[in-house]
Amino acid sequence: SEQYPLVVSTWPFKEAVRAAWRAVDGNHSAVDAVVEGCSACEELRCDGTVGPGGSPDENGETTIDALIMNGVTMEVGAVAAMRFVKDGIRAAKLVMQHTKHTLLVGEKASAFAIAMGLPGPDNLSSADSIRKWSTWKENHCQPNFRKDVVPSDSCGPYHAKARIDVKEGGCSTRYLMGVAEPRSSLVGPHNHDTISMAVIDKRGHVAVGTSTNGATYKIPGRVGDGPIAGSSAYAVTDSGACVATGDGDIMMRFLPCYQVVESMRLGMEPRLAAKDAISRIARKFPDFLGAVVAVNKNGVHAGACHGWTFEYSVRSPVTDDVEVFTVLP
Ligand code: SD4
Repeated sequence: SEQYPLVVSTWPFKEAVRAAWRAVDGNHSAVDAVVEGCSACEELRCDGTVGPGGSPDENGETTIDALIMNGVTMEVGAVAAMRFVKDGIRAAKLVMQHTKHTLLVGEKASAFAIAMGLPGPDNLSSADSIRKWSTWKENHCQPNFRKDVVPSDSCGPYHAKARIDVKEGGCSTRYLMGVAEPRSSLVGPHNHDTISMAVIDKRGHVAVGTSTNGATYKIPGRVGDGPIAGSSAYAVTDSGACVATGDGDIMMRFLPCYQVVESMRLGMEPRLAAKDAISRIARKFPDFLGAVVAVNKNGVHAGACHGWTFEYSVRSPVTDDVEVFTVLP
C-alpha cells in the first residue's frame, strides 16, 4: 500500500520531521518540505551538531555542510565548509535554484549566500562550541592523521621530516611529519552530527536534503559526505530515496545512498538495499560507524547500520505523530 506523503529523517529529530510534515501535508513540494525540515534542525541546533554553535573544527570554528536534491529533475545544490552563514539548507537551495553549479565551498559559498539575501556574516561559534573545543584542545593530540604526521606541540617525540604552518583565525597549528599516531574516529555514538531527510510529497515526488557541521575537531577544510549527492542522501523519483549518517570520510568513498537507490531501481527491497550498502563498506572498514535508511517510491522504508545503534524518524499518514525506529547493527 502507498504510504505517502512521507517524511524520513536520520536520528530522533522529531521537531524537524514535524516541520517538514506540516509543509508536505499542506501541499508544498518535497523540496520545500526538505528545506523546512532541515532548517528547523539548524534553528534548534539539533544534537549540537547541526546549524550555528555546533561541532567546532580543530581551530574552534563551526562551519556548515548542506545538500539538497530534487529527485524529479535531478537538480542538486550544496555548500561545503561554509563559514559565517547559519542557513545551510537555504544556501544549498539557492545554489540549486539560481546557479548552473552544484557545490560551492568555504568563504565563497558564504559570499554567495549573503549576496543572495541570507543573513550574515555571523559568528557561528557559541559558548558551548568554544567550551567543547577548549577542553578538547587541552586534552588531545591531533587525532586526524593516519600516520606520519603529528602536531609539533603536546604529542611527544617525533622525527621531523617536513613542516606546515597553518595560521587561521588567530590560532596557529603546526604540523610536523613524524611518528605514527593512531587514528581515532571523529564520529562517535554521542556525536550524531547530521540531519539527512527524505520527503515524498502528495504527487509522489521525492527530494532529499542534509545539514551538518561535519565531523567534530576536523582539520579545517575537511568536507564530509554531507554535501555529496549519492553519499549522505540521494533521490530518484521513480526509484526512491536514501538518507545516511556516520563517518563521512569513509562513507563518501562508497556513495552508499547512490547504491541504495540504484539497487531499489533494479528491484531490490528497501531492507536488502540498505543492508547491502552498509555491508559493502563494512567489508573494507570493519570499524566504521554508519547508517542508511532506504525509502522506496511507495513509502516503504528500512534502515541498516554498522558499529552503533541507529535511530530514524518517520511521519506518514498511517501514524498521528512522528515514529522513531531503532536499528541494531
Ligand atoms: C560527516 N556524516 O561529516 C557526517 C557526520 C555524521 O553521524 O553524520 N555523523 O562525516
